[in-house]
Amino acid sequence: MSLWRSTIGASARRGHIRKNVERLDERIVPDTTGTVINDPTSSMGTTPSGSSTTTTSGSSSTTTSGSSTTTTSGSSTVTTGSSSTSATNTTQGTTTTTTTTTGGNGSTTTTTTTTPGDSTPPPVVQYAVGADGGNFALVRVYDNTGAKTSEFIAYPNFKGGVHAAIGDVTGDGVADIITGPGPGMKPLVKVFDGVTGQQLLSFNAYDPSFRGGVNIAVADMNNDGRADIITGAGDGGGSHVKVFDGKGLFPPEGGVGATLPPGPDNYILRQFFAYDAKYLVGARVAVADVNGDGKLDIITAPGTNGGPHIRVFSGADGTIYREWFAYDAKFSGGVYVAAGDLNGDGHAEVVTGMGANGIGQVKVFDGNSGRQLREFTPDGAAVRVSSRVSVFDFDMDGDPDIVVGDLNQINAYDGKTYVRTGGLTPFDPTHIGGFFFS
Ligand SMILES: [Ca+2]
Ligand SMILES: [Ca+2]
Ligand SMILES: [Ca+2]
Ligand SMILES: [Ca+2]
Repeated sequence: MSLWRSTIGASARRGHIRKNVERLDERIVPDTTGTVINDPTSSMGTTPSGSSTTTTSGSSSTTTSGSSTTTTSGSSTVTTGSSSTSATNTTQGTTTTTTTTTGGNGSTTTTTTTTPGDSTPPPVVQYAVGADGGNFALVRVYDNTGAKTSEFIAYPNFKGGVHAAIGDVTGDGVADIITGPGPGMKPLVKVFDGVTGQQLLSFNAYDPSFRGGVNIAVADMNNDGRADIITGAGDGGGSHVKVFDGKGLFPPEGGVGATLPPGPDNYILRQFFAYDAKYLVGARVAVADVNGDGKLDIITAPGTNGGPHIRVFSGADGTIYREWFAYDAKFSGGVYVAAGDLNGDGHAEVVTGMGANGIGQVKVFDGNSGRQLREFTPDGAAVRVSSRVSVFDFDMDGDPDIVVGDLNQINAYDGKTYVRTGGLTPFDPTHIGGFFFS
């Protein structure tokens, strides 16, 4: 493409080139070094609902369920006092239980417990954030209520940053967390179980000598009910994109993680170079159905030292469906990319954010035509590291939102009106240098 060559070629000739030699002897590397910081048994995306049972010592028992059935039998007699329970106030399936305990010294303690009923949907895991370089490789997972459901160090003793994405790779219906490292270590992709938090699998997505990092997207590319792992080489690598088959990595007959496959390249559904293989600009990746044919397409953007060249690769035949420059052709700070059908017309929009040394400008394109629909600068810091972007339903109103991350702040904007609908500070206040998320 002359469009591409004119800028990428120039930037590539200016230097910043690292060699990335692909070999076919990549192997799955069992790695159990993942460290779970908090309760490893905490589940993600599940919450007690429907019914709960509270038993008080003595003969008093209270059963509370979503349909507000309350049974109180007998009265409780405790040596040091008495306890009485009354269940009240059932509103739209939510039951409030009030327990009054009278201690032996005459003091009274009242405890009120609210149990969500059937009409209160359980929180769902929405996204994962990974710390950018300069921090330990901390990953945090958040649900739609803004609650942190888990956190762990994906790459112990590594401070090059971590890319994180979620998707049900194992097939148990709960989203798992998939990570790729930032620059500075081997291209080790890891899968952490969404239920247990345990590291299930790790493999080198590219030649183990490559140190540019791995960009990650997760989606069910072949529509077999298992999320697949899409990787793009990090900065300084070739623009090599691979799609790893989730079902191949976790065969159901073997049980989750029971048998490590002999080599990740045996489970590649598809691979290609997003740009000319001689331009070592890496590839950032996103997935959505841009052309509305029901097959997920792969959208790519170059990393640092590449031009702002967006490409959409058809999921049906792998050809380039659309391509355009998202920003001034001279901008070479790298572009972050995400996609989703914001306006509900059956075609995914492509959202871009400026990388390093830019002004953080976010743009929305009609992916089907490449036409720009909107551009804006997110709320928040005056000085921007970069605008990392994602598309998902942040406020759970049924419509996907544009979600922008910069420094230590997430801002969500309604996909149709562009009005800010919410936000979150994903890391502690001392966090510096940004984060990746999806
Ligand atoms: Ca799949
Ligand atoms: Ca498609
Ligand atoms: Ca659309
Ligand atoms: Ca929404």
